[in-house]
Amino acid sequence: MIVKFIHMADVHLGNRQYGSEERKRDFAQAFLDAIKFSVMERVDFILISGDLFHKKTEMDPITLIQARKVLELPKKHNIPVIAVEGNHDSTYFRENYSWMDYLASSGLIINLKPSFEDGEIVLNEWDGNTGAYIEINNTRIYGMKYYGSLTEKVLDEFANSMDRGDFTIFMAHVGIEGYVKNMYGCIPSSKLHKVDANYIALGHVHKSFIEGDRIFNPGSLEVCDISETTYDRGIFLINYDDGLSYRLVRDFYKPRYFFVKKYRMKSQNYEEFEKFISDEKLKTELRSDKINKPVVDITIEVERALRRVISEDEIRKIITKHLNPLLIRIHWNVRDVFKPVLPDSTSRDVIEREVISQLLENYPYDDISEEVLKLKRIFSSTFDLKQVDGMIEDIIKGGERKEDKSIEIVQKRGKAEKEEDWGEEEWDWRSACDTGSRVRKHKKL
Ligand SMILES: [Mn+2]
Repeated sequence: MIVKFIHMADVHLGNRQYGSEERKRDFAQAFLDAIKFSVMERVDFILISGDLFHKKTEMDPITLIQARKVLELPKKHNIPVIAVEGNHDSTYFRENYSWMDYLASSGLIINLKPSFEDGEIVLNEWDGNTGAYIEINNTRIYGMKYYGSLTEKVLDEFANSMDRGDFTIFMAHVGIEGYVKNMYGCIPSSKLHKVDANYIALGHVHKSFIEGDRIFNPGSLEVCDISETTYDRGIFLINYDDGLSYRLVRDFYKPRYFFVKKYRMKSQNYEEFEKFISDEKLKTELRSDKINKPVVDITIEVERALRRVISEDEIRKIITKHLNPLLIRIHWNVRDVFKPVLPDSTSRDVIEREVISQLLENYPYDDISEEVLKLKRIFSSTFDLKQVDGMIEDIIKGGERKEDKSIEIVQKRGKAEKEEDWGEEEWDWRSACDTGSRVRKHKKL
């Protein structure tokens, strides 16, 4: 017997990544291209191992139209599409009617999942609406959706209830530990090696891998997270002719290019940054100018004092000029480096006041070093809250008189309004600090 099929996973249709409509179109284009490739290869069937959709509940009309339009194509060519629900497609504890069920009822996919009767797993044959396996020619395909923390338990029961056909495929949305760091929904590979099937079609881990000679995971079609930009990914084209031969097809679609860099900014020198960007561009595929509109993701490490004078607009202008980006993401990694210049004095008080005053230069509070020292004295001697109350009152009154910025400190910290708005209400500054609210006098009705 000869079987030829495509195995893909993690399509994430409807992923409006970083709020970009164009990124949402990317995910649809990737899916369309994967299906087109499958149809052109005249495969017997197509497997989608979960996460066809990005969001499990909030379906929007555009995403649904994308799914329907693409899936009409294999239907027209009589190529069955067999799928399971991933963690993004279903709520895994409740037996809700999912959008995958909706596609199945429209005859666009076969959505395989086990059912449970009195707590016992039941693997029924697909009846046109529901079922855990289907026979296509001499191939028997089993499907298990995502079960989160119950995965190992359900998998054991599922595997024990399976009957082998001539050629048996087990499809599941589950990861194997060790391929991606700290990923939920992964199990030890030994659990899957116990499953008696010729081909185990996985999804969930967005990176491609093959384990042993039976376990295959193709990875996502597109980049779903910044941590995934360097992953190998594609769709598997599988041929079974008394032996398994496979190819990870990558060139059916070109995922969006991500330009991800880290930069350490040492001074307010935009020319240096510009040189960095143009040098780095030459090291990447972007130099050919054949790649259109990359996602640019830059992490800039900078000291706090310098961050205050750097213009993000200027940074964006430089990136736009050199990279023609689809969108720019800038992450500021601000480091607090404090090196005080010590005064020429041996007095502890003088040194302390000078250091605090320099430290405060990094904050928008003007010089309140005198007040900070006062507070420190109160707390290091008595911890007398009445004294603290008195001091805060002094600051507020002082602020009223001088209209200096110290009143803003209280307002920022406590989210209180200006004093003139308080009227005759009592105000407990401590509770205001805690909750951002103030004590009100109740009006008698
Ligand atoms: Mn996924």
